[in-house]
Amino acid sequence: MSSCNVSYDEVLQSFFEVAKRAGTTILNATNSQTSSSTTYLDTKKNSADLVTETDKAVEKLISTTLLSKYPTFKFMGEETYKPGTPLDDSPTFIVDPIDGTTNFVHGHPYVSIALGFALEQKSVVGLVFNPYTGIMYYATKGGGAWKKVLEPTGDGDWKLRNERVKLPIGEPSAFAGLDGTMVAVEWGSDRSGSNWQTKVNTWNRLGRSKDEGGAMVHSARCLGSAALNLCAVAEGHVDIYWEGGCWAWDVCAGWIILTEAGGIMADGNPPSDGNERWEIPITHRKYLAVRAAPGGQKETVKEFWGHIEGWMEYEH
Ligand code: LIP
Repeated sequence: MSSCNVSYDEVLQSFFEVAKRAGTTILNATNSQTSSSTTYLDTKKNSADLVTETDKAVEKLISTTLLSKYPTFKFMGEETYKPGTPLDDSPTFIVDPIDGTTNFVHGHPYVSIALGFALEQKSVVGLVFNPYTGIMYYATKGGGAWKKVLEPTGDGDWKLRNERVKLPIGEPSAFAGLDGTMVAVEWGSDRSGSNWQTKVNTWNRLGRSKDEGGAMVHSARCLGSAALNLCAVAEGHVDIYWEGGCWAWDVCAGWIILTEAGGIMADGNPPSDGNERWEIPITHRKYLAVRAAPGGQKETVKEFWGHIEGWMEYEH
């Protein structure tokens, strides 16, 4: 039970219900699409920043459902967000109806519904559901992080296929340096200026051989959904996720899943004037997530910071 008398489990139950309905809506939209009939309502800031009518319909479904149950709570959603709207300490739903819209438009099944709940600007309940795989990740503060698998029943509902398992999966190993890691990165839709250059230079450093000053990581993955990337790090099959430019709704749900699974979230920018930022706000827009490990988590973050070439700046 939280400081403002909200039961995290009760919020989670509401998330289970609305995630299934949202999942059905996305599958129905997919099934009614043919490759040529994918219409997206608009592009937002540029041609790589897409939105579809399904994004808007699913957000409406989620906001009306949750706010009818919790009328005094606030709602921050990708498709209705007004730039500059501050996140305050009030109970707030932070939601991305379709995280991975570009994947959705292209029919690539790495898509999720990301339902987050924040109190005092901290993520305390999170659920991430990929309707194509049926995989659902969820967590409540102090309640641990879990994964279960559902399957559609064909009449708009879902049934359990695999029982829940606790995250991380298996015994996490200690970190022994960046050169043994797999890193998730994203292009995002900001493709010019110093933010883009910082990303490109840093990817180069991460991949480059050590004798040329690189980190020689095992490999990088660019999967297209911040929320699913955070869940992959929570599960432990991806070691690190680094991105600048995504938003509070892309990371809120996955954040509590990551930390309840023993992972940490640090600044996506390197320390300035020696000031290491281990605590960052949900609205920071520069994120570095590292999986659970019996040793070497903070050393890995510091080594990673050492390979970031440049500095990223984004307004929320
Ligand atoms: C996406 C994020 C991804 C980022 C994309 C976009 P969307 O969210 O999940 O990490 O690289 O630019 O922000 O727009 O698909 O909900």
